[in-house]
Amino acid sequence: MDEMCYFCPINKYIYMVMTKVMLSHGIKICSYITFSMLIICCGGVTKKQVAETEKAKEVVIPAFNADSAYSYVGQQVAFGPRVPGSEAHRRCGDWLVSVLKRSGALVTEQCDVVEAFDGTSLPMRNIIGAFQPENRKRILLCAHWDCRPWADNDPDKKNHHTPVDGANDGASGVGVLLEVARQIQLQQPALGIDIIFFDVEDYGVPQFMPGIESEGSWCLGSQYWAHMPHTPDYNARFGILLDMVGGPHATFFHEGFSQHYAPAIVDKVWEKAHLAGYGKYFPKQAGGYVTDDHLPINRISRIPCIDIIPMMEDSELSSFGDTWHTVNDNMEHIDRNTLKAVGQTVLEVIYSEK
Ligand code: AHN
Ligand code: ZN
Repeated sequence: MDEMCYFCPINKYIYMVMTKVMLSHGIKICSYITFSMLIICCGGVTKKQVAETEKAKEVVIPAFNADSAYSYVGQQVAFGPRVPGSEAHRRCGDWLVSVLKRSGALVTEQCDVVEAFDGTSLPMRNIIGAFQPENRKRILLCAHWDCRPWADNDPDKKNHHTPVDGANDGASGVGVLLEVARQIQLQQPALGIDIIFFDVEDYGVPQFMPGIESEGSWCLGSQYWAHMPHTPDYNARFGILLDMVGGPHATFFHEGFSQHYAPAIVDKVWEKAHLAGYGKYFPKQAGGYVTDDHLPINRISRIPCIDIIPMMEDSELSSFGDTWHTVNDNMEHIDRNTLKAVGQTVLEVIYSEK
């Protein structure tokens, strides 16, 4: 009986009609023979076939390609430091738009002029790629794409006014998300995904200008977006911010504001990282609080958003790692293994969501 018709309303309907017809013609029927005939006629669905269909519906989580992500990081760095207002910034922005479009995203740009802490007018360009824009269930993924104009944490004072390459601080998060976009094009997850590249994150008050109020000087692009989202009443189930996700041997502790505003998302993401074999990168332990693009998203947009940001215990120059805001934040210090750990974790999270 295992190969017997198990679930087929059409079979049942034809069986009833035929039985009626046959009876009305005075034909004595053998139901088993009729049933068998029907299975052959209309293609009976067996238990085995149903099980196979169910299995096929199970999502296969794509493999994140770290070489592809690494190449996306390198291509940004090759434009030169993407400092707001520079030619490199303009050209890299155009390139980001074209790569997102090529991945099948609906791209929206938010362009405006914002004022830095020192009164400088900066051209701001937030770049947003939406996948399945009609889907009401959404996840927000984000990173900043601008570069810091000053290597003000460099051990050599002579470098403090040199802009950084931003291979890790900027390009790494964007590179991982461009690879996520490429994977989404190959296989859509169940939810719509928004990838936002925030501008003017890193124009915060430099260390060589102490005494100026610093807190509100960072994250100008995400503050702008949170007050004026690209679609009115924008909402997402949760958000994930990637910041400096390409350093060697990075350790991503639970960032304080993420734990405060979005503890369930922290648990979800760290659990996926551990299941995927990247527990070493994602210790399930509390870390410090960081003013970053997830803050306006939590506080103004009221979308629970976490920050995946490194906290290095034995770094000498900065808890974000030894290249942070130095001229050494270049391609020499980008590690494909870290890009893989973060990128694969993001894919595990977004493809598991129903
Ligand atoms: C502060 O240093 C206050 N926030 C760090 C945010 C940041 C800078 N992320 C990357 N660069
Ligand atoms: Zn920075």
